[in-house]
Amino acid sequence: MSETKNGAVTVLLGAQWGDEGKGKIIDYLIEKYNVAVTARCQGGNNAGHTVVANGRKYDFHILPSGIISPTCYNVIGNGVVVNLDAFFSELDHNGVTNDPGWEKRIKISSEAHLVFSVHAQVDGRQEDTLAAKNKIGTTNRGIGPTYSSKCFRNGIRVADLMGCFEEFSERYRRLVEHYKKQFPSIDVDLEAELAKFKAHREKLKELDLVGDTVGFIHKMRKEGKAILVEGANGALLDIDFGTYPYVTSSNATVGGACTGLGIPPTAIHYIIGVVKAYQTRVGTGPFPTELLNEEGERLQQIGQEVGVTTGRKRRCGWLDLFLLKRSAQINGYTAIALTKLDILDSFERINIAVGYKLDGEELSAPPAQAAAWERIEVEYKEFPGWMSETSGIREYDKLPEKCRKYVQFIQDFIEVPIKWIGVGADRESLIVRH
Ligand code: 2SA
Ligand code: GDP
Ligand code: MG
Repeated sequence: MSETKNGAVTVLLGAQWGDEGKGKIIDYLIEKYNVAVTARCQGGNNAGHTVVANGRKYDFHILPSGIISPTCYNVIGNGVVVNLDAFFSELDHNGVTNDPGWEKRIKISSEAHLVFSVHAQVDGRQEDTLAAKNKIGTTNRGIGPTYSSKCFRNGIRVADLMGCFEEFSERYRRLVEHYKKQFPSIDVDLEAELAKFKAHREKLKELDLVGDTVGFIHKMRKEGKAILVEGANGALLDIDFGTYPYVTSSNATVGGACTGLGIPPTAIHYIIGVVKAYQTRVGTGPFPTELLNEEGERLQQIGQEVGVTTGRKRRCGWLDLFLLKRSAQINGYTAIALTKLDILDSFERINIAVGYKLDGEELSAPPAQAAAWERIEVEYKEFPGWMSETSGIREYDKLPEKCRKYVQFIQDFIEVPIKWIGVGADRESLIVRH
């Protein structure tokens, strides 16, 4: 994102396995570039974005991070799966409902699919059916089953809830029955759930929260407003391009911005990839650079690598440029925000993965076959650590030379400019490169 062009859409994406620090960068961009609309295009309340601002820590799961800004509109697009219980409780939890007129700043797409408690139960049951090594390690929020319902075409959309309630109730009963055939132990209090959804419906109507978000974004673009699409999860968790089947159930890569919001590709001017200076992953699945040693534990502890949604410890390892290059090929990043560089301050030596071999052969792309990941051999480049604190630094040239070499190597390898560097959790801890 450089100067805001009229109606320009910027897409911000996690370039790894999520938790790269997207929330913090979004918060910075909103203020700096006068962003008028932030929009979520995929995922649901499995996401967990942390923003440290105004002297407090916010965590957003289903709400776009722009909700903090009093002037920003927030869109939950058609590609998102919406858990209304989570939506309303998150508004309260983050104090949004205390702001007068807050409801005018939020729009949920009538085409978005609803997550029901039955989906969360199915999520758990499905995981239970898998052997330990095959479990996905989902967030248990019902995200996969809701996208399955969408594709199976028995999903229920926000518009269905807003229409005839009898019809909605009928479809809901059928959905529960469908899943009960597969998992008889599923336990749903149908009448209580329907009463709850009736209350949600009244609230959504009263506050006028549901609408045509495609038209809304189009109108804002025509008015020359800056739009920021907030990717959730990360490129390596993408349903098509991630480490399948250990992925989430939506497109967390750039295409998700178009299909999940109804934005034409030609409207996208900037694509920002958020990259953590090392690698983390929550849940199971391949992680060739994982450090199952004291160094990994130190990254976890210093980086406070704990899931924002589930509280699970994140697995940690060295930065994987082989995978990052793939992520850059798919997403076409125009700039990179490199975060959490400060976490490496006390490491005497730092490694970066620069290549993969499979059965002795150099690979040009990550393996498509799940079983092949176990046989990957990683080729590393070692860097001497800079062994000094970077958190107070605000100018690139003031970073220690060894640190700049690390950053420069990443930039040269993926051939995308690193425009921002995070050296701390709060809003101010950012180096901007010109
Ligand atoms: P799901 O629940 O079906 O999307 O899980 C499938 C896989 O996707 C991973 N996943 C995530 N990975 C990183 N961060 C996520 N959000 C939370 C956070 C996670 C948390 O910000 O920390 O709190 O645990 C997220 N959401 C989904 C998940 O671990 C599975 O590997
Ligand atoms: P997201 O899902 O990509 O928004 O990231 P999360 O919020 O799940 O995890 C990132 C964590 O790192 C949060 O606790 C942030 O406050 C924190 N964070 C972000 N950028 C930096 C940084 O540059 N340095 C440090 N030390 N912490 C950061
Ligand atoms: Mg997160």
